[in-house]
Amino acid sequence: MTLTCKNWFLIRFVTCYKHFLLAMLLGLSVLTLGLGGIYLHGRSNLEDLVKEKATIANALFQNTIDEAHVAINKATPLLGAACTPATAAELKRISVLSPNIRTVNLVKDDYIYCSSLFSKALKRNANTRIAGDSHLFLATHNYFNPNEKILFLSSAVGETYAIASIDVQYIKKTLKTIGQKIPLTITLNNQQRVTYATSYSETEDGTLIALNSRDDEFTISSRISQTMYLDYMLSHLYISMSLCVIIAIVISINGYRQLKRPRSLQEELRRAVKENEFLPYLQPIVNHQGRVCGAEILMRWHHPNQGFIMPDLFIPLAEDTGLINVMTTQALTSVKSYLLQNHQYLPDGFHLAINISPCQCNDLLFYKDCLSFMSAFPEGKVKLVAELTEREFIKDTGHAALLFEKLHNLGVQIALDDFGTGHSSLAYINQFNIDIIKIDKSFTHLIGSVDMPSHIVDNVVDLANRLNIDVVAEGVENATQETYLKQHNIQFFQGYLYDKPLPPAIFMQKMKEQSHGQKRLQAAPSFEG
Ligand code: G
Ligand code: G
Ligand code: MN
Repeated sequence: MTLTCKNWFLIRFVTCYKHFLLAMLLGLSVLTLGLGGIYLHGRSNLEDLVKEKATIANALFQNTIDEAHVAINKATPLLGAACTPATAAELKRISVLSPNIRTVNLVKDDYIYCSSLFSKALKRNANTRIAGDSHLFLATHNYFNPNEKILFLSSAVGETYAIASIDVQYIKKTLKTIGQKIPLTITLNNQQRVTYATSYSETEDGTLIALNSRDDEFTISSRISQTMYLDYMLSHLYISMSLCVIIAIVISINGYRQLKRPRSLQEELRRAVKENEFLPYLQPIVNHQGRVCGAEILMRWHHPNQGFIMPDLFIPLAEDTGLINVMTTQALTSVKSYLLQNHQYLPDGFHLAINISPCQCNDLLFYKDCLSFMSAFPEGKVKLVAELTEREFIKDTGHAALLFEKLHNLGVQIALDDFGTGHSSLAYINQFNIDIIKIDKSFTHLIGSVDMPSHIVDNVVDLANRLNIDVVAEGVENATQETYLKQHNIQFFQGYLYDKPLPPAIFMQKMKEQSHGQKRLQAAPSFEG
């Protein structure tokens, strides 16, 4: 039950805000496409930038390593010989001439026995030996500062090594200067890493950009995380993104205006037929005893934006476009299902009138509608009446006569609507075998007025009586009119005095109440009995 309510609410919401939702959807699509494009563009920009930075870092670090190679190559011939002051001076000279090299040392057994920095021999440090094995090696501490790492490049000759040391602090600063916010990492071929702290935490996911060094001694890499992409976008592409949002809003508003723009009435009518926006209302017809014995179907357009639209405004166009046929079919089908649901409340021979336009007299479509309608009810339950306006003259092309003949055979009666306003003649009434006359409301309204042309009503009634035709008086609004019409032998009445045209559900409710009232009356004990 709750789900049904929710669904109903959703359907109502979507129907009411259809244009708005469509425009929003359009705007969102543009926004998604735009931002998607900007994101891809930003992504490739950032990746290019990182590659560029990695290339620079690679070149600079390669330079330093090359310098270290040159230094140890120069120091290698000094290996094996004793550490004389001349050897130490030569090591110092080599070191000083290499701006990025901190020290150049000679190692044998467990000792750095000669250094560009120390005059005395130093006990070998566990780091230095490994350095010899791995060529490029990152020591966890250096002689002067136990917290500071140092990078060694070594070259072995037998059991002896020439070693050059490079300041890791210096390398980190260089990386930071190049990378700025972008994290750059040097990974040695023994998997040791030199990196520096950035605002981005190191993640395993993200795009990896990696550049191998010339001799595969190290790799410069950077991992671009989603946060980095986002930050880059916000700081570099905010103008494009703002523009994209503005364009999406403009497109949404424009789309909304276009959708809301009134379409041609003809298009609108076609759409409304598809959407079932034409609703058949039922105006009761009462008999001499004041009981509802029938109804006239009067069409109402329930427009989603304009509200109710009266038939005078759309029937002429519906006639011109031929849509009146399908509208009549829809109306009869809808009324049929209402009447069928509660047919026990309808009096036998219930008079159901439907207006037909002259253009509907040229074919047998209306006849098919009537056939389908009549076959749904038990015989004698409903009497269908086709109301033909007297305002427009129906030429007897043969089609109309055939239609009326077939309708009559089916038991459908023909009423002459708006009687008195047009050009009917006795011949016309005879020609089409008119069964009912509906006195136009303009005459009913004259009743009670000072200049009432009473002879007109008298004449109509006279004519009807002589032709043995039923008469319905339309537009009865007050008791004076009703009394007068009753005195003049009119049998049926229709007008605001009884009811306005009602939605079918409400009309059926009234029929139910009337039927129950009738039963109560029959069941009540009689004083005479
Ligand atoms: O209420 P009212 O304004 O309902 O009706 C005005 C006129 O519109 C009616 O007199 C009738 O001629 C026309 N009309 C109303 N409903 C229909 C319909 O279903 N078919 C046709 N052809 N005309 C209709
Ligand atoms: O099809 P026809 O022209 O008969 O349709 C009847 C028209 O008269 C409809 O437009 C209907 O709304 C209108 N109508 C019905 N009862 C009254 C009434 O008592 N007074 C007035 N002014 N109009 C009425
Ligand atoms: Mn009518």
